[in-house]
Amino acid sequence: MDENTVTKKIMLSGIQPSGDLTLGSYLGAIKNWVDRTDEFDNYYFMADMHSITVRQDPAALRRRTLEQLAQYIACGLDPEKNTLFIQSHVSAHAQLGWVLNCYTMFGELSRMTQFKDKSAKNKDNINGGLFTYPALMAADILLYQPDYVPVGEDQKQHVELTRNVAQRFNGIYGDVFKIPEPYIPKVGARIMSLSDPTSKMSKSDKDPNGSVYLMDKPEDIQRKFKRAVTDSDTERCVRYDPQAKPGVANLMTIYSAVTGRTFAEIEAEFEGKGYGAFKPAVGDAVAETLRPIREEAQRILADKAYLESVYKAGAEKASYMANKTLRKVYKKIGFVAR
Ligand code: ATP
Ligand code: LTN
Repeated sequence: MDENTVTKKIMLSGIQPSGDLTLGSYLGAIKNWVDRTDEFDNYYFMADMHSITVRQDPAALRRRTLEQLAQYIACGLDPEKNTLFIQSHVSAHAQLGWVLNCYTMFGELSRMTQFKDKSAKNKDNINGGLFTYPALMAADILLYQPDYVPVGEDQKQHVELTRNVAQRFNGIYGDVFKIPEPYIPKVGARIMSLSDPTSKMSKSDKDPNGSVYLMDKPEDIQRKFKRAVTDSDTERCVRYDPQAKPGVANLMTIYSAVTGRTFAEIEAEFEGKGYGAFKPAVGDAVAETLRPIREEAQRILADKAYLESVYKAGAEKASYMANKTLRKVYKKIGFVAR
């Protein structure tokens, strides 16, 4: 570790391997990670322990966890500059997760919108893990003493709960945890489904036309954007108005995030052209952004030995950091040192 690494601020985040990564996961989270790589000391992981709060097929979970790692790297996360690891490889997550369960209130957990959404979607499997999930997420975060947690808008509530739990713990035992800040992108924090602009684009969406996956081929991306739901207004002009025109606003958000153009520039570009020209242009821009990522991910995925070397080194580095925090916590709460 050089001197710079020691003094850099820390960034940490994770994504569950519960489905194939989408344009939402990229624009809401991963792109932010990549853009800030050099500025921070970075920890990014595959949240496999979180994903089993919803029933998973074991072979698919294993495959998706490795695919997700290949996609992280293909998106631009250099394993030399980022600690990339699999959550279940670092046992401190489960250990601190249990401790923090005892410092997280039933009422707090009951207010989590993700719990309400997911329990509505999985009525036959509303398990304890789904409910206490934010305590494990708090452990994921607090173990690494990060300054920032880069996530999409939907995860803000969990990061806020993490701050409350950390403050509660610090209030009893002294300054054990750094209080982290959520870090949410200005454009792309909430990408909506292409087939239903009132719901979030999500990996586990049953409708494959609503989500654009990082591994989609350019022709599939084009097709999805051409079919994207726009609005039934008669105006049919490209104007940013999320209330009246949520479908168009969503496409503008996506176009802005991938091209860097402002909403005003986009409105000017498509002045008098209507949706017929706008939708394929967004499709093209997204397809071109994702093409190199897809190709690189496929290449990396074929090299199993390389992937293994990345996650092994990642687990070692992450464990070192995580165990330091865990030891401190165990001591503070009165566990006998072994
Ligand atoms: P699932 O469908 O399994 O719940 P998801 O697709 O909703 O998954 P997550 O794994 O919950 O995605 O999220 C991964 C990261 O990407 C999080 O930081 C989340 O905030 C962000 N993210 C996910 N979907 C979107 C979206 N549609 N827009 C912006 N950010 C998103
Ligand atoms: N809950 C997050 C995934 C996640 C996470 C984390 C994100 C698990 N642990 C720690 C940031 C920090 C999700 O569902 N997207």
